[in-house]
Amino acid sequence: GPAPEAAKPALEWIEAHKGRFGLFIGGKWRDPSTQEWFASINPANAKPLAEVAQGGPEDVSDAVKAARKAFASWGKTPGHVRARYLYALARQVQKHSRLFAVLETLDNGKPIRETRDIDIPLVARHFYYHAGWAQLMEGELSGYEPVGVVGQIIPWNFPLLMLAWKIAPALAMGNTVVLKPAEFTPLTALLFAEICQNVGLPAGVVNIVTGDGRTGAALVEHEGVDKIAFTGSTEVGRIIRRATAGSGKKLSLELGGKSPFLVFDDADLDSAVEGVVDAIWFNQGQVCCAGSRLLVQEGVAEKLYGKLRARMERLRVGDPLDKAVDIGAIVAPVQLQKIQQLVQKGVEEGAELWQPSWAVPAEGCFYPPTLFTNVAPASTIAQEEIFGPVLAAMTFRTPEEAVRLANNTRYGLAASIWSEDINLALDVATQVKAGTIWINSTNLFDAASGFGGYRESGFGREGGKEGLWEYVKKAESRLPIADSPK
Ligand code: TXE
Repeated sequence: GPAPEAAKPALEWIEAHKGRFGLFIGGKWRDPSTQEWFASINPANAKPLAEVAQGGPEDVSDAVKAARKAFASWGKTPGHVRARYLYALARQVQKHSRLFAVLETLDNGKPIRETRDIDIPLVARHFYYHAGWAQLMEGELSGYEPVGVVGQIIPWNFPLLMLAWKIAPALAMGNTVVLKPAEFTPLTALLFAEICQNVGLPAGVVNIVTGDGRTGAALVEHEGVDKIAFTGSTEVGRIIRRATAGSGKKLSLELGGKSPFLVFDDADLDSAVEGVVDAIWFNQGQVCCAGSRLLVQEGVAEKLYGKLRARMERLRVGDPLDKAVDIGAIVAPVQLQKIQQLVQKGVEEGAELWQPSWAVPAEGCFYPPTLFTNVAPASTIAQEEIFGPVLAAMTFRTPEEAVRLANNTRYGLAASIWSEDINLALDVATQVKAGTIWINSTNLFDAASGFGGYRESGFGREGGKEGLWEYVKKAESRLPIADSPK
């Protein structure tokens, strides 16, 4: 396969660090106080890529102190000066885009076509976009000030993109950051720390503390943190909400989803099939807003399923570094097991399983694209986030029934509506409860539009002008003491 040659830039970068990475605190690299390291594994071949520091509570504490110290001047730095750093970071991401893309693909297992064309370009776009706001908001923010030191905890499905979603607005609004990457995918965050050094970002403005859930918990509980921004499972989101309750910390949560993909009988079915491919097989279905529930109007259901099966038969699963591959590796064995168990559950519950005739590679963490039809709306696979390449299809008769089915979920992150009748599509869009709604399209993201959910999908928005308000607060120091309300 193409792997050895394509992997070269990333493997050389790892080699240049002797295969071991410390913590990035106060602008310096250091070993963790725990003296423990863990392996980051390439899920496509189960081989360890590098050893990464397990940050302990002392390290978290030092990182928070470094961020506090840096905040004293960064928080007062004019927006147009902060903008220059954000532009420089964007340019560095572009300059090293190949290295970032290959490293991300190796660490996460997602196809190189996605990291090269989607993840990394969106990261650069996010920094450019927020550089703009750093300047433009300068005059708009009188009466507001940065929140302070922000603790940011991110997942493994879009490692560098989630870092960008968190760090760019935080820095633009004058905050300093302690970021904990996910333990499955820490490597691009460490490369990002190096580009912070390259652009001369003041020490302590960005601190990267790697580690597992214990490291995340230490950050959540630290008294010196003014805000927590979290993206991950609904379960951990709950733990964090409980842990921060009553602490005065600001909080935003971006959690799970079970987003509906609605196809009406007048939809262009061939386009809808391509939409489905993108909705549930992009990033192996490990997408919080994945269109994981296919809701089809009864009259076109069999026709759509037929077209879909034919398309699934032609998808390619395999080496993520192969440019022709559509579906790469699942991030880790534990996630693969979760997918297998939920698929088993779907079969037990009586849904009809369909998978392509070919087999996925025997080595590594792979799972075939999977379609369930005749899914009961109350069943586990219709309600639980599978976070894998598994689609659960159901039918409806009327638009009213479509809306009821779409909203029959504890989540509310996204929805996709397919119809040639724009009046119908817009009418349905107003009734579906979701943070983002796409019409005749899906999985479109841009730095300029706010992203976030309702209900158990969390609260707070990332991106757009809305996302900026998560990183400022009403100024505490405006009123003279004597005038302040008691
Ligand atoms: O998520 P976790 P996991 C969903 C998806 C997936 C499931 C489990 O359904 O199958 O979650 O994935 C850190 N305090 N999503 O277990 O544990 C952890 O180290 C503070 C949807 O990987 O939530 C990592 O950095 N932090 C989601 C981050 O939380 C803690 C994307 C996310 O990991 C912590 C990922 C604690 N107590 C999974 N425990 C999405 N919305 O996109 C763990 N962490």
